[in-house]
Amino acid sequence: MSHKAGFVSIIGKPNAGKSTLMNALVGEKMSIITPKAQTTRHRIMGIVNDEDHQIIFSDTPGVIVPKYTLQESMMNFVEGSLIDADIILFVTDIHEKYDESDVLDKLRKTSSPVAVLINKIDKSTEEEVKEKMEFWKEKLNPEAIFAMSALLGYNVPPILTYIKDKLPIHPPYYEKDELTDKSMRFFVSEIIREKIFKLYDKEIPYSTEVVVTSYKEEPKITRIAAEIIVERDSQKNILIGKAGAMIKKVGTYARQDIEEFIDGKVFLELFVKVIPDWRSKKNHLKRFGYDD
Ligand code: GDP
Ligand code: K
Ligand code: MG
Repeated sequence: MSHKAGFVSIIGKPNAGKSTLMNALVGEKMSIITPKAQTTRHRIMGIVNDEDHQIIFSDTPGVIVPKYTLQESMMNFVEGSLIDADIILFVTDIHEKYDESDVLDKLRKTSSPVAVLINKIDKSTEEEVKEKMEFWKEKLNPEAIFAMSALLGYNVPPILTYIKDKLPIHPPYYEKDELTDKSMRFFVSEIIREKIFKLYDKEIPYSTEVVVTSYKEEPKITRIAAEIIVERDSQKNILIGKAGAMIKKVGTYARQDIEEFIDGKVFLELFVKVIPDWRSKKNHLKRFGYDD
């Protein structure tokens, strides 16, 4: 009777498929997935439990060079996840270019086992898969290499088996029926943010933050209010759209997803607020939970 438990960090470049993989592994839509880079700003935990195992996944922001304060703080999450991980899953898109970088160096030096997961093989030939497996073997000499399609779920079960095999013997860290350590408010704000990423272009998604200001569960309905924070009035106008048409779309799509997520009716109110240069202001970052 030896229970195994541990922390598994999923790292890799933006859009490699980290969030898609974590959702496939956890089996719930825990982390938001969009085609745009840097959707994932927080460390998001998803937990897989069975009788003898507890796997705690953290899905990290893509590995990038910090350009402004927010990104620096995003990178701290990545660094942290390399240090406290029992297993590191390094996800790489089969078609992405990898030059020598800081991250590869850190992966070579870490004492945690590293598995390289070559993703999106549904979009490649067998030859390409073979080549990339050789490439990563030579570059990192990792403990394991898997070729997978996170999107189609191809080769995902063997990865789960590998993780269970490598987990240290440890009692559970969290209650066994707990799905995640993030609050419902957090998931609601992530769902709203996902809609913003999908509905607007260019700088808008990167200039916004979402804070759930009120969350009230009533017998027949859950009432939620959220603030969408932007940096300038011009962004506020774009977000709201002509006669409020755009913000209405965000609200409708987000409400539908939240209703599905909590399996109940939702009344969602959105407010747009301007805070100049929030990305560079540490005190605001702290409020949004970016300060570790
Ligand atoms: P992240 O930035 O690393 O978290 O990447 P995401 O999980 O958000 O995925 C980025 C994009 O790649 C999304 O459009 C996904 O649908 C897509 N994607 C992820 N995994 C696969 C895969 O196995 N095959 C294909 N064709 N697309 C994928
Ligand atoms: K992404
Ligand atoms: Mg992601």
